[in-house]
Amino acid sequence: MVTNLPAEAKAKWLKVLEARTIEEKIKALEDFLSAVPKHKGTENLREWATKRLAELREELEERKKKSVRRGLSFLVEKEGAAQVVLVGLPNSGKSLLIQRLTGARTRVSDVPFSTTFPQVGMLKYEDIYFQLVDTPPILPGRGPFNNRVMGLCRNADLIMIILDATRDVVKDYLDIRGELESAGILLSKAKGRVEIERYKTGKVGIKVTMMGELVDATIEDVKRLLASYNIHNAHVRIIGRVTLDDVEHAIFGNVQYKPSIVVVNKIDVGDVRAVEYLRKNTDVEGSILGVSALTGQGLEKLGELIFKELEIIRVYTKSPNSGVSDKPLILRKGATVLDVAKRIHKDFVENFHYARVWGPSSKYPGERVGLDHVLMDKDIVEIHLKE
Ligand SMILES: Nc1nc2c(ncn2[C@@H]2O[C@H](COP(=O)(O)OP(=O)(O)OP(=O)(O)O)[C@@H](O)[C@H]2O)c(=O)[nH]1
Ligand SMILES: [Mg+2]
Repeated sequence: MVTNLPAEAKAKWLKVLEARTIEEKIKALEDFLSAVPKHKGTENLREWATKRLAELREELEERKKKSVRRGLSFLVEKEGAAQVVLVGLPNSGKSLLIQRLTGARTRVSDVPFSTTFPQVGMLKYEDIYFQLVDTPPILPGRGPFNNRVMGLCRNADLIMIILDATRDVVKDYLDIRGELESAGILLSKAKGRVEIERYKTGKVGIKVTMMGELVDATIEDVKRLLASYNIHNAHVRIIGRVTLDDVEHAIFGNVQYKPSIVVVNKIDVGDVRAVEYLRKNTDVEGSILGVSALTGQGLEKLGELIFKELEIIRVYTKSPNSGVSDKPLILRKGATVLDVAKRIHKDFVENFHYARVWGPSSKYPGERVGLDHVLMDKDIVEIHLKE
C-alpha cells in the first residue's frame, strides 16, 4: 500500500534528508512523524521512524555524558577498504575475535556486556585493510544497546554475525536476524528492489532504468511519485518485480540490504556440528565460517570471505609515463573504466580518449578499451586523454 502522505509530510521528509547534526535530525524526524497520518498504509513507516528517532535520541544522550569527553562515541568513521561491523549476543567472543584478528586492545571478559562502546581494529587482507568494529552486545527485543548497534549496522558495508557454538546457533541467528529486520536491515537481497541515486548537482531530471518490471505502475507513475517528494534529479533502477510501494520504500530508504557473514565462534569447546546444523536449519545465503578466537582456528579464512561477500574489486591505476600505483581503487564488481575515470577526476571523463588494461579482464596485456569496458579484480588501468 502506498503511504499516500500529505504534501506537508513529504516536504518534511526532505528536511530530514537535509538535516546535518543529530539535533537537526531529531527535530526534523519529529516534525515529519507528527505530519504522518495514522493508518494501515503508514504503519511500517511510523514504526521505522519511531525506532530511528529512539536511536538518535540515545546517541545524543550518550554524547552529553562525560564518556564522550574521554573521546568515546558511537560514531565510527570509516577507514580502509570497507567497514565490517560485528554483531552478536553477550559473551559470543566479538572482542576476542577483533583482538586476535587485528591486535586492537579490546576488553575481553567472561562478564557479559564488557563492551559498552564500539572499538575498531584493522584487518589486513593481501594489500588492503578492512576496518572491523567491535560493538556492545545486543539482546533481541530488549537490550540497552540494540538501537545504537543497529545504527552502526546501518552504516556498515558488511555485517558479521557472531554466534557462540556452545549455544543454540539456529535460535540465536534467527533472533539476531529478526532484530536487524525490525530495524529495516535485510540480510538477503529481495527478489525485486529499487535503487535511487540522487544527484545533487549536474544532471537534471529523472532517469529510470528497467532491469525488471513495474507490477502496478508505469514509469510516469514513478516520476510523479518522486516529484511529489520534490525529487527531480535522480537515477532510479528497477530490479526484478517491483511495485510502486517498493519505490516509495526506496525513497525513504527505510529498508536496505546488507551483505553479511556468519561466524560460529568457540568451535574449540562447542558442538563440532554447529555450522552444519545452522546451514541445514536456516536459509543463510552467504558464508558460514566456524572459528575459535581462542585457538585461532579458521581465522585465516576471514579476510578472503569478507572480500568475497563485499563483491568488490581492486583496480590499480597507472599513468602513461610512470609505474603502477601500489594503493588500489576499491570498486563494485561490474565496475567499468568509466568508474575509474570518475574516481580520478571529472576531467578524465570529459577528456577521455582511450584506456589500456593489463590483467584478468584484458584479452592481451595492454588491450585498448573504451569507457564501458568491464573491469576485474587486480586489473591495471592506464587512461589516455585527448590531446
Ligand atoms: N573457549 C573459547 N572461549 C572464547 C572464545 N572466544 C571468546 N571466548 C571467551 O568468551 C568470553 C567472552 O569473550 P568476549 O570477547 O569478551 O565476548 P563479547 O562478545 O565481546 O562479549 P560482550 O562484550 O559482552 O558482548 C571470554 O571469556 C573469552 O575468553 C573461543 O573461541 N573459545
Ligand atoms: Mg565485547
